[in-house]
Amino acid sequence: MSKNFRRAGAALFAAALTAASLVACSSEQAPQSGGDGGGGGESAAASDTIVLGFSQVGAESGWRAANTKSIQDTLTQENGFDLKFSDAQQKQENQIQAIRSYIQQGVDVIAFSPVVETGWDAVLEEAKAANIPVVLTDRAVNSDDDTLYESFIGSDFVEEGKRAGEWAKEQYDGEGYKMVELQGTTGSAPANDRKEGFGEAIAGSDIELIDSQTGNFTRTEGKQVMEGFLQKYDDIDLVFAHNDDMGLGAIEAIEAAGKVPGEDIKIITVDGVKDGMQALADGKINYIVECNPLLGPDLAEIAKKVVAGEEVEKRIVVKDEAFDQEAAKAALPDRQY
Ligand code: GYE
Repeated sequence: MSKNFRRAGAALFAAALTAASLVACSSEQAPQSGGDGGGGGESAAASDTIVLGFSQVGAESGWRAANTKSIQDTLTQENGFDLKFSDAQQKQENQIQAIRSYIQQGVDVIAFSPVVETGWDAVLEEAKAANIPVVLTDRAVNSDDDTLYESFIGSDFVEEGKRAGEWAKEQYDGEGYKMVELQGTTGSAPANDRKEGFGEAIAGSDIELIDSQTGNFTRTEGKQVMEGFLQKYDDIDLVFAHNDDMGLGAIEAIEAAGKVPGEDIKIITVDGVKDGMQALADGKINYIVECNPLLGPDLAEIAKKVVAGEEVEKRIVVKDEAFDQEAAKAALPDRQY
């Protein structure tokens, strides 16, 4: 009953706004709830539906697809959300534009996964000036002012890199291994941090990093970069790919070059999505450090608390596991993504 009442109220409110030509309307379909799109002054008080604007990085990987699904499956009308979702196609300027549009629409909360770490202060200050709380998911921003966001939910990428590196060191130390690295998107937190963690872990070992290039977290670019490496070097022993997709691209390049992935050239990746875990179980990848993409439930909880004015934890670290080939075989049947 109260829902119908809210709907009716929202419709009236929207009609009034339209009549007064006040609506700086986005191209979204008619809102089903929450009439507080009128320029920041209105709060969620008139309705308990939370209007949340989410700016996603893109659709670059299996991880991202699982992350988007988790957010869309959790922030539903039934769970009390009106989710506005936009895909930035891995471009920072698109994310800034989306965030500005959410500010203009006067959403209750803005959440986003920043494609790169730097360059966010100006737009985050605009959100703060409009009194709209911001929650970071998945990736961090590099800013001196941590009052610009309420909370950051995501994995510890340095730790992921470290675990990958420690496993490599344990397996291959003492044998003079030559390694190449497929880096994630240049300037992104996971690329910076995984590189750092892995590097720390193998420091002083016999694993030598002979080349490192970005494959932008995609399968296509991972394959292209690996093709280049294979043409340049005929003695690669090990690939560290910052995500499964680039590792899967590398497998294609290695097979096309007549070598056996997982044997002639060993592969370590991060993520643990279905295709990656399958390749690990099939012996084509040697080790995967998981990065859990199911951030929707944590985001929903934090958004509700923030809107209710409750204290939230500034940093929520998502727990990850790691798998070798045997562990992947055992884990595959129950994987959720
Ligand atoms: O590892 C990669 C995706 O930010 C943790 O982004 C995320 C990374 C993930 O494209 O597959």
